[in-house]
Amino acid sequence: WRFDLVPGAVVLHRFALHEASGLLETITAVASQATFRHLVTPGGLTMSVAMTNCGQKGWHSDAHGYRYTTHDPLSGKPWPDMPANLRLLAQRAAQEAGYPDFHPDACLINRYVPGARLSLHQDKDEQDRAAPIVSVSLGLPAVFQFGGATRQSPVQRVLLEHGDVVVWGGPSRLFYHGVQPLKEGAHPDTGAVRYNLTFRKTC
Ligand code: MD3
Ligand code: FE
Repeated sequence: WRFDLVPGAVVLHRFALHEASGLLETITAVASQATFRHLVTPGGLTMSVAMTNCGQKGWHSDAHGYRYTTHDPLSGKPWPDMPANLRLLAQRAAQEAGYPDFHPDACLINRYVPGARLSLHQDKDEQDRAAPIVSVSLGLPAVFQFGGATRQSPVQRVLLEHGDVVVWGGPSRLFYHGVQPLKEGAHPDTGAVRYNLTFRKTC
């Protein structure tokens, strides 16, 4: 089933379920080339979520700020290519939500262990604001929170589960959002871990 969370944000419940094991294998392959790391924010805080990327661009944060890079600053190598199964899934989901021409150049991969969280933020490092962001959740469930156009907007909560895909476009593209601390648990396919893939068009 599917539903509109807020105008422009479409939840495709379990859209990626049947291909989840292939996606997890792909994440392992990407992480063997560009390892998961805990980035530091410009404010000097180390993020509890571990991240890596694939695609022509990858998101990076350090004392100097947030930005997309062509190379992994940790290894000096280009980010690993975006595997076709990932790109095709993102394009099918975008099409389903009304974006037939989605061409992501970055896939940010987040890894959560129990206690890890992502505080309320906006994704505004991408220049192309007309393109949606497609997010895929795998492994342990997480409580996702989303507000509105300002930090003061009231927040709603939704559980994102293994295989769920959300397409964020239109008015919701710049909405504040975050992830509550992951609860302890064991998922048959990932153990005590949640992964989230976000596909973006950065320029
Ligand atoms: C709403 N990731 O990587 S995915 C992120 O579950 C991020 O790891 C979360 O927020 C995660 O930046 C949430 C859902 C999501 C992603 C991007 C959005 C929601 C969004 C961009 C705009 C509005
Ligand atoms: Fe985000």
